[in-house]
Amino acid sequence: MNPQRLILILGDQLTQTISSLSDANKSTDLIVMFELVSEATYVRHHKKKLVLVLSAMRHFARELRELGWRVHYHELVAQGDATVGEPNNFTEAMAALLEQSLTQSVSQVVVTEPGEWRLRQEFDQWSSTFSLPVHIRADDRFVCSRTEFANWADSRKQLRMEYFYREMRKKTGLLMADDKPCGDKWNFDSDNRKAAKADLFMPSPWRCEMDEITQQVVELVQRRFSQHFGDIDDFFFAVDRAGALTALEHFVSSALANFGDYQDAMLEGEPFLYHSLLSPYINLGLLDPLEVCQRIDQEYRNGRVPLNAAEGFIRQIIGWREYVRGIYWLKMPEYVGLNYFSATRPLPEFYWTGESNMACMAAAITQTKEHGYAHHIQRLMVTGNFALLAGVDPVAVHEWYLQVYVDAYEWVELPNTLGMSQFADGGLLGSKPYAASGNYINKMSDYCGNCRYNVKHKTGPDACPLNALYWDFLARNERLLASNPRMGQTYATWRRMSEDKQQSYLNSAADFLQTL
Ligand code: FAD
Ligand code: DLZ
Repeated sequence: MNPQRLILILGDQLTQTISSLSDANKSTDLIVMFELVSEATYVRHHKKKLVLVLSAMRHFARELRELGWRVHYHELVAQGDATVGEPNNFTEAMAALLEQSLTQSVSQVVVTEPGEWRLRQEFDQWSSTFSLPVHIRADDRFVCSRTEFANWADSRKQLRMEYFYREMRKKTGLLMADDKPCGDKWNFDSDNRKAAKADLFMPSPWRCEMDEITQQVVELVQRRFSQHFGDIDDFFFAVDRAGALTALEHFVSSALANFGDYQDAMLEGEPFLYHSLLSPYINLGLLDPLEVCQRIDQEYRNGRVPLNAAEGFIRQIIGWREYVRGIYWLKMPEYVGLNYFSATRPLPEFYWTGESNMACMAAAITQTKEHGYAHHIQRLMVTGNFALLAGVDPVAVHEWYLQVYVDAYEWVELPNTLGMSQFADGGLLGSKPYAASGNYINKMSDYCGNCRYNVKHKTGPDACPLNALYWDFLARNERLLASNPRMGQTYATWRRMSEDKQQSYLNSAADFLQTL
């Protein structure tokens, strides 16, 4: 008889073709999955994220059993003295399991590498802790392996997503016509900056009905994690592969065609616009990123969606998503400690309540509370921009983003927050800070119309705070930014201002920051 292997599957590895299962044997190997309080609380995840992950884990375990796998599943209980005997981490959970009789003949442990550094460090200790061979396999659900990214990065003075993305287009053949990009251009972003109007036809995302498993998890989360951020009512995410595939088809038929045009737009009362809401499913492993992109490519080739939509969408996945993952593994663990602007302000309280007089902030945070979702421009140019301009400590910003979004895992969240949004890595990931005054928000949204502040006023108590904060941020960080070639014009404008005007911006910003 073959020796028994323990195959650990993590909550974001819900893929039947995951590398840890590639050579598994249904009759001898044992699949293990653990629901752990430590994973729910290392940051206090949004309640809807907990429901999504735990319900998806339970559905995946059921699917595996139906396919004939032996699965040991450790479930969190909703009632009684739930914490008694609970393992504090994966190591304790694994140790307890290895003491049980059902695992007496275990010869080795197999796991696909975790997505977060903290778990990789933990798992690296296991062969000595358990005196067993522990095989940590590469996660091949990415187009670019960690080694391939490191080689690509090694050959360049400066890392830029756009050049990496072109390599990924060539590698995958997505939107390629022989060796040329479809439409003879790699990037159609300049077509993708239309402001949306409230009278446009707006699709809604796919809504999945809760089944009994999800209802049980809702009860568990309500009982055990009631202090966590976010609303639990109206949970509509899919929790298995079939549901995620339906959500993909729904997006393709109802929203993809307009995705490009309105990618950067924001509208009051429209949290989703033409975005896909597919990140939770892709990050959990319910959808494969390449299969999603191939589906979009097919839609373009069949003439059903314009190129700017298909290209814009595919770039986010084989470009940005792969690129940020590459940066994370290249630069961790130092990356999380970077703080280029030495920003130290605590995160303002209204990030947890949404109670802000700024209509843009109130809208982005309120929908985040409700759904665990905000689209990219809201994350980058509303909540991210405000924290950048106000000089909030990047670690506090990072921990907020990791807590509040249903799609958040450190490998994807940290580079987006600390690098792209807060420029705390000093320009490793992107070439200039995404800093903007109220003018940008006004151009791309209808928020300013209902705001208590006036976006046209530059300074004073009624002026949009972003206007003064913008110049205050630039003045404060002139030494660090003025030599950036992409900031030259902005600093030239600042220097052309009279001293009085400059001072009134700085005073207005100081008055506002005092109120936080
Ligand atoms: P769509 O707009 O429909 O985009 C399609 C897909 O492209 C997404 O599903 C996602 O898989 C991918 N994608 C788009 N932009 C990015 C990006 N910058 N990085 C990686 N993938 C991208 N994304 C996460 O998946 N998890 C996070 O924790 C996360 N944190 C972020 C924090 C900040 C500060 C910022 C600025 C961005 C963050 N993003 C994160 C990226 C992006 O905002 C989300 O992927 C996107 O909003 C998810 O919604 P969607 O599925 O409707 O995306
Ligand atoms: C996010 C999450 C949560 C909330 N709970 C669990 C869990 O109980 N068990 C588990 O295996 N995984 C969980 N996850 C996903 C992990 O946090 C994720 O695998 C790591 O962060 C690595 O990306």
